[in-house]
Amino acid sequence: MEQRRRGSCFCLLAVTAVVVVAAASGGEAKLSPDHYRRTCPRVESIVRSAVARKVRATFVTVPATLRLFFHDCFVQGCDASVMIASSSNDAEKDAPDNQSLAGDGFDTVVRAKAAVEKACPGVVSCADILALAARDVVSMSSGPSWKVELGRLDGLVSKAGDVTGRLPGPDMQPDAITALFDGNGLAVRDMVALSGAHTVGFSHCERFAGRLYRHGAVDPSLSPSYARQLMAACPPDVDPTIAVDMDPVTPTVFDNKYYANLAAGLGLFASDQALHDGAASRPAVEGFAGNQTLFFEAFKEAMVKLGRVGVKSGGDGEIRRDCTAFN
Ligand code: HEM
Ligand SMILES: *[C@@H]1O[C@H](CO)[C@@H](O)[C@H](O)[C@H]1NC(C)=O
Ligand SMILES: CC(=O)N[C@H]1CO[C@H](CO)[C@@H](O)[C@@H]1O
Repeated sequence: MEQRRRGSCFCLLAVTAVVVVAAASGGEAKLSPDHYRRTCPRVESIVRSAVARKVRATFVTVPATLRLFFHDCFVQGCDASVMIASSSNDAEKDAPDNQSLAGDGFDTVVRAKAAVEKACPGVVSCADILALAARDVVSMSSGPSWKVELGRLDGLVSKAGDVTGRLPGPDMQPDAITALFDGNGLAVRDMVALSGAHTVGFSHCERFAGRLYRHGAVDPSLSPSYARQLMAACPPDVDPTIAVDMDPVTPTVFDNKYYANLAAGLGLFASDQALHDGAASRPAVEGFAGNQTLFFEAFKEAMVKLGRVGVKSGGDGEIRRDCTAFN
């Protein structure tokens, strides 16, 4: 009796030790651009052609895919948890903060996955496909290209409730946004560089209408002519279906105009404008506005860092067969 109890006690200790080791190695996933060199050598070109086909069909693919990657990584790490469809509507994609994620981003990953599965079934994670697709859409809209680190697993959890408080909002105070990025290992310079993603894509009127109509006055940090343009596009009785270009100058080109826009009062969100107005972020804004190469270098580096956030390995993940469902 005594013996057996001690035995089960040892057993428990052993189990605890194994769990601790697994948890520790789970945080240390080894990513490498060559991860699929032997198991799926053509993965990059297969993903790139699927993405290119989708971009030719609709430009929205570019901003939609890029933003999807950001939202995936900031909630539970870059693990394709944002892709999961839930019949009870309580997965990450169902959270209010995700409401405006364009369907074309999801579709891009689903199509690329289908093409990859034909060549190498069950080998490449949806999280890696999303990371590759995010790089490809940037380079296909005249932006930079970079080597994508690979080897992420797909996550086993996707809950709408986990989105709360993890994504930045357009009216959030600069310090709060900085803290969110810092919590994901991204410095102020990375935050400024990644915000340059707003050089492509759209925003719904409701996300910035407060700057036009709240307190009966226009936000003084908006350029008056830009404010008039926005008011014409978004009348006070805000229509939730209308969206405007976020970069009013070169909306479909991935370039550094976003930063020059900020200096001219053409930042669409208060959070964008704050990057120019804040002492900590302004040097990066000015540097990127004056030198596109400098912006591209910083953006590439920040995207690689973003891609390392909360990566799953070992027992915390799987290679999903269908990106929208757990195996
Ligand atoms: C810094 C804090 C950020 C805030 C407050 C923010 C907020 C927003 C908001 C409110 C929209 C408009 C959504 C809509 O109404 O449809 C938007 C769109 C977008 N965001 Fe951000 N964002 C931030 C950072 C980022 C980052 C880091 C990326 C990617 C690296 C990104 C990529 C995009 C893209 C590409 C769109 C356009 C989506 C489309 O056209 O479908 N954003 N963002
Ligand atoms: C722009 O930035 C790049 C990359 O850091 C640098 O090599 C180049 O000298 C800069 N150009 C100018 C005009 O400052
Ligand atoms: C693309 C997508 O699935 N968006 C969903 C985001 O969340 C809202 C609910 O908050 C859903 O209605 C959207 O369909």
